[in-house]
Amino acid sequence: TPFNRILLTGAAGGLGKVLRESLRPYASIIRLSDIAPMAPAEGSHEEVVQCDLSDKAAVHTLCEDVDAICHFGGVSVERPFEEILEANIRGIFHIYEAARRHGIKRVIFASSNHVVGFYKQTEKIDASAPRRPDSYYGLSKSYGEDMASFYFDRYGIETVSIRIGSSFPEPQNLRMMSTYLSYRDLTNLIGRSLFTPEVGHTVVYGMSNNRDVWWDNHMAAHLGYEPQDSSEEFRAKIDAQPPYAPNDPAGIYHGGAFVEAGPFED
Ligand code: NAI
Ligand code: 15L
Repeated sequence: TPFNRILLTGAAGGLGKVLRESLRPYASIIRLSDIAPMAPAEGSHEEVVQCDLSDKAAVHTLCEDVDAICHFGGVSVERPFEEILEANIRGIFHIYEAARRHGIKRVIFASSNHVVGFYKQTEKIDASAPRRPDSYYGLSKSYGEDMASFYFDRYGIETVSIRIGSSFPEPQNLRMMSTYLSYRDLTNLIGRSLFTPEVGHTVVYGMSNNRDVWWDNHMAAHLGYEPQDSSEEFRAKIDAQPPYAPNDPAGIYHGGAFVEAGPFED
C-alpha cells in the first residue's frame, strides 16, 4: 500500500528532480525539501518546504505528519570537513531524531559507493565487507549507515541504505560502466526499499544490471530488487574514450578520483 505522505530531501538536486516525478506512485502526497529553491508545488499531491538540514528545529517541523523519509539531501561530493559536518553528519542526526519523535518507521538513505571507495577494482565485495571510506564525504555516509543501524537497534526505525554507484542519465567514463545506476532502476529500488515488509537495516548497492561489477547484493536479496537496465547500451560510446593512465585512480579504486581529493588547507 502506498504511503500517505513521503518526505524527499535533496529535492532540488540532480536525483531529487527525477524522484520528484518518479516517486509519485508511492504516496498520495510528496513533501519536497531542499536548502536551495525548488519549483513551486504542482498540485495537492506536492508540498514544497525549504529547509536547512543542519537546523534541528526546522527538520523536526519538516517531518510532521510524514510516513516515510527518502533522505537524499546533503553535500554530494568531497568538500572541507566542516561543510560535510553540517549538512551530512548533523543533518542525518536531525532526520533520525525527527523520525523518532514523530513515530516515522521507515527511512531510505542515499548512501554512497564512497563508503567503500578504497577497495581496488580487482576486489569484489558484499555488504559485510569492512568499510573503507575514501573521503570526508564517504566518512559522512559511513556515519549515516551507523546512525541507521543504531536507530533500528534502539528504536526499531527501519532503514535501507542504498550505496548508490553513479546515477546519472548515462555513464560518463569506463569506471561508471561498473557503477552506473539508471534512474528507472533507482526508482524501482526505492520502491522495493519502501514496501518490503521487514528490512531492519539493510545495505544494498545501487547499481544497474551492469556487465563488470565490483559489488554483490546477495545480502539484500529480501528486497527483491531486479535491475532492468545495463550500462552495456553505452559501451561503444565509452570505448571511444582514451584509456586511463596506469596510475589514474579512476581505473584502480571503486571510488575513483575521490581517493585523491583534498587535502583542504585553511
Ligand atoms: P546533488 O548535489 O545534486 O543534490 C543534493 C541536494 O542536497 C542539493 O540540491 C543541495 O542543495 C541539497 N543540500 C545540500 N546541503 C543541504 C543542507 N544543508 N540542507 C538541505 N539540503 C541540502 O546530488 P545528487 O546527485 O542528486 O545526489 C542525491 C543524494 O544521493 C546525495 O545525498 C548524494 O550523496 C547521494 N548519491 C548520489 C550519487 C549519484 O550518482 N548521483 C551517488 C552516490 C550517492
Ligand atoms: C557520489 O557519491 C556522488 O554523489 C556522485 O556525484 C558521483 O560522484 C558518484 O558518487 C560516483 O561515484 O560516480
